[in-house]
Amino acid sequence: MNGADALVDTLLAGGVDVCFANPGTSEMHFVAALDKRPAMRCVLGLFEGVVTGAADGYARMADKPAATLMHLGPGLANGLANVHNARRANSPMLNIVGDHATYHLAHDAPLTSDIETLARPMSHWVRTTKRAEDVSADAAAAIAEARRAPGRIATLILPADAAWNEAPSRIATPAPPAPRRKVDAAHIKAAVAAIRSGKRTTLMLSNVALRADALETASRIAQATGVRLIAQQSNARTERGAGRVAIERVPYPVHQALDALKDVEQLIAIGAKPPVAFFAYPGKPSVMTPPGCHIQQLAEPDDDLGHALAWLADELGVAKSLKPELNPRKNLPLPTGPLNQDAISRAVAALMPEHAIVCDESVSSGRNFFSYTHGAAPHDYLQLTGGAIGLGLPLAVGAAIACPDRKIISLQADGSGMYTNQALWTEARETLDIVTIIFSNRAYAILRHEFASVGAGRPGHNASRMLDIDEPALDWVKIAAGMGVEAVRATTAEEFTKALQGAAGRRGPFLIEAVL
Ligand SMILES: Cc1ncc(C[n+]2csc(CCOP(=O)(O)OP(=O)(O)O)c2C)c(N)n1
Ligand SMILES: [Mg+2]
Repeated sequence: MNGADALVDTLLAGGVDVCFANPGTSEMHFVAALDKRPAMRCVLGLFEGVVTGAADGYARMADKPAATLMHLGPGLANGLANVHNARRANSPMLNIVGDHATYHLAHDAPLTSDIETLARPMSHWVRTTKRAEDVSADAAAAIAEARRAPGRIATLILPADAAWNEAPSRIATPAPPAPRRKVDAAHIKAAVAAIRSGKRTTLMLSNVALRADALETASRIAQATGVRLIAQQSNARTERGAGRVAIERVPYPVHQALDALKDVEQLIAIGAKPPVAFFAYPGKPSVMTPPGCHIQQLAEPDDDLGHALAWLADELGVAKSLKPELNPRKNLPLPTGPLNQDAISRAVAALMPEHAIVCDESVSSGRNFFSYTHGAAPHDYLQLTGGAIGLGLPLAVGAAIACPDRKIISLQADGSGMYTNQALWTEARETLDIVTIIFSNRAYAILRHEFASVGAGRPGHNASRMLDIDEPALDWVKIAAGMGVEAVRATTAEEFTKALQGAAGRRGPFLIEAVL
């Protein structure tokens, strides 16, 4: 039994049985230990951004952490953007980063770097395990940290000699996750008083308050009291569609967000952050609620949000018999004619299989998707939470590993898709049931709007060279084929619908390049 064996046994004992990996020499004993334990599913990503983004998608759907395996500082650095996104999603994640043997560090070999310093800004917890005898206890501590509500990033750095030296065979068991904290009675009382004051009040929800049962309670409160519901602009996971409660999100464009919130006199945040603009724009406000709006943080993301909502409903005297308002199932028509973002949303809405998981990194092309899909088959909706593009394709991989019986629909903008397109290879290698829709507008379209919004004027030659990706046009059918994923190109709504019907009726990875 060496340190690496102790690590994998501790992971398995802690319920961590998926490892998204991209290994190197310093992790070879870890790889050997994984090799001896078939209970651990090892999934190779051909770039660390795939590894960390997949771990995020897995955690969002499994409600528990996966492990990642990355190679020293540079491997971790490659994966950090999606660790950032995971942190913003409150996803539990356990990163294991190999390092040189402790005695080798003094020689400053080429791959030496300060891994702890790289890890810290994106991690809630960082530890280097210097001795094999500490591996199991440290791994158990890392699991416990990752599982702490609402989900945290733990990064454990494992020097090669801590992995290969002999370790005691006693395996540490991670402390079970503490139950989510109940909100303060005073917070509930204040919210009740605010709602009863007669002022225009909005409940803003995020995190697990966007799961179906919590949303039903929120809907009952809304019906009984007249408060309005709104979700944070981007959320890790929302349960929506037919038979679920409809909830809109705060829009991304500042003028739309200001407009959506202009009448709010009181905002009560439940697991959500009070709304701010994604970026600052000259002459525009940073805070999206109107001046003078009273903001109450009723519950933090790590609180028991379902309990907080149920308690609030009780205190408000919402009748137990009052039913939530649920979306009726709609028979949605298939689009015809030109292929544009609305046609794609309508086709997806009409053809979405029951309990699909939608991973949305459609950037500017999917803004209307929400409004088309309230009456679509019930589904989970996963978004980019941290704004660092390159999450969508890996997110779909992770969700598919967590939920092998569910169809994954990956709504992917073309520019963002190029950051981590290696995820397609993992889809093929693991035969994941993912249909990827590429919004092929051959531009960083959103940045053209942003260029104007920040007051930079009109893009000239140099700026356009940085905003368009049309020369040469990316050939997504070939990119997919080169990674083992079958693909077609669609240029009309009819072609797109036919391709999506085909993809919905079969299992395994498939990609549709929707040329816009
Ligand atoms: C890691 C990272 N790098 C750069 C950016 C800046 N950025 C925001 S959107 C975008 C391009 C988006 O293009 P695409 O994915 O094609 O979506 P579209 O705007 O065309 O809808 C870029 C480069 C970012 N958000 N994150
Ligand atoms: Mg684009």
